[in-house]
Amino acid sequence: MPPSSHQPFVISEAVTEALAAGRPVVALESTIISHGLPRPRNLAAAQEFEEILLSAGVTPATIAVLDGVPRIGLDADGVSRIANEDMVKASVRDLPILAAKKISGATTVAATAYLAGKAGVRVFATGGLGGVHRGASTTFDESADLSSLALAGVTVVAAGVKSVLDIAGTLERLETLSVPVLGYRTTNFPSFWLTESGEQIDWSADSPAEIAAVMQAQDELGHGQGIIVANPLPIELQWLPEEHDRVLLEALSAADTQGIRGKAVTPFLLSYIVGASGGRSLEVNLDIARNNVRLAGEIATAWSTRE
Ligand code: PSU
Ligand code: MN
Repeated sequence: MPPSSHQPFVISEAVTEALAAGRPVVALESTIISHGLPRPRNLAAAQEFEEILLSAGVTPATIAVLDGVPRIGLDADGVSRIANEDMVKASVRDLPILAAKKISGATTVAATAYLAGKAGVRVFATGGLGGVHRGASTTFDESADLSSLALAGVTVVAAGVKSVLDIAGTLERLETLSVPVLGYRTTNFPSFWLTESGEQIDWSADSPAEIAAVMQAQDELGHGQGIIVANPLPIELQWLPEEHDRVLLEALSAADTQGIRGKAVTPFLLSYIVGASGGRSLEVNLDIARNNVRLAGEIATAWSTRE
C-alpha cells in the first residue's frame, strides 16, 4: 500500500457521520467481550450494548484492532470476530506491535480510551475499570487504564473498579494522576458487583447535563484528560455481598496458587469468579455493563445538545 493511502486507524462511516453532524456517539471496549465475558454470551452482550445505544439515538463505536488496524466502530462481522476469535488483549503499548504485525486485538479500557480520544469520541462505557491490584506495592501491578485515562480526553462510565483490586489504592493513584472522579448520584465509590465499596469520593453529579458541564469546563480549562463517572448498580441488582466476598477470596487465592501474573490476572479472576459463582457474577456483570452503556448514552446526548 503506498504511504499516502495508509491510515493508522479507521473510523467507520456511521461514526464519522455522527461526529460530523454533532450527534451523540459512545465508545465501547472489546476486551470485556473477548476476555471478560464467556462465549456465547459475549456476542449477545456486544450486540445488546450496541442496541441499547441505537435505540436511544446514539451511535455505538465499538473499538478493536482488526488485522493490525485499529477500528473505531465495527460492522456486524467485526463484532462477531471480537466475540469468537482468540484475540490478544491489547493495551496501548500493544497497538504499534499489532499494527506492524497486522494482527488483531481486543482493546482494554486503556487502548479504547486512547483510540476514542484520537477519533474525537468523548464518551465511553465499560463495566469496571482496571486499577491497582492487591499487593501492588510488591508486584507493581497497576492497570494502564489509569495512566491512559490521565491522557485521553474521554469520559468513562464504569461501576468503579473491580472489587478484586485495591480500591483505596486505585483512588489514590487517580488523585495523583489528576483524573476527576464523579460518583453518579452518590459519593460512595461503587465496587463493581456491589453497589458500594465504602470508599468515599469528593464529588457526585446528579444528571447527564451536569457531567456534560464538567466536560465542557475541563475543555475550557485546557486540561485534556479523562473523567471517570462512577455509576453504581442499583442495590436490588447487586450480587449478594456474602457470596461475593467468599468467591472473591477463593479467586484471589487460586490466582496466587497458580502463579497467575501480568495481563492474565484480570481475565483469570473474572472467569474464575463466573465459574465459582455458578454464573451469578456473569448476570450481575451484564447488568453493570448495560447500566453503564445507558448512562453513557445519556451523557453523550447531553454533550451533543449542550448550549
Ligand atoms: N471490566 C469488565 N470486564 C473486563 C474488563 C473491565 O467488566 O474484562 C477489562 C477491561 O478491558 C480493562 C481490563 O481495561 O479488564 C483491565 O486489565 P488489566 O488489569 O490487566 O489492566
Ligand atoms: Mn496488570
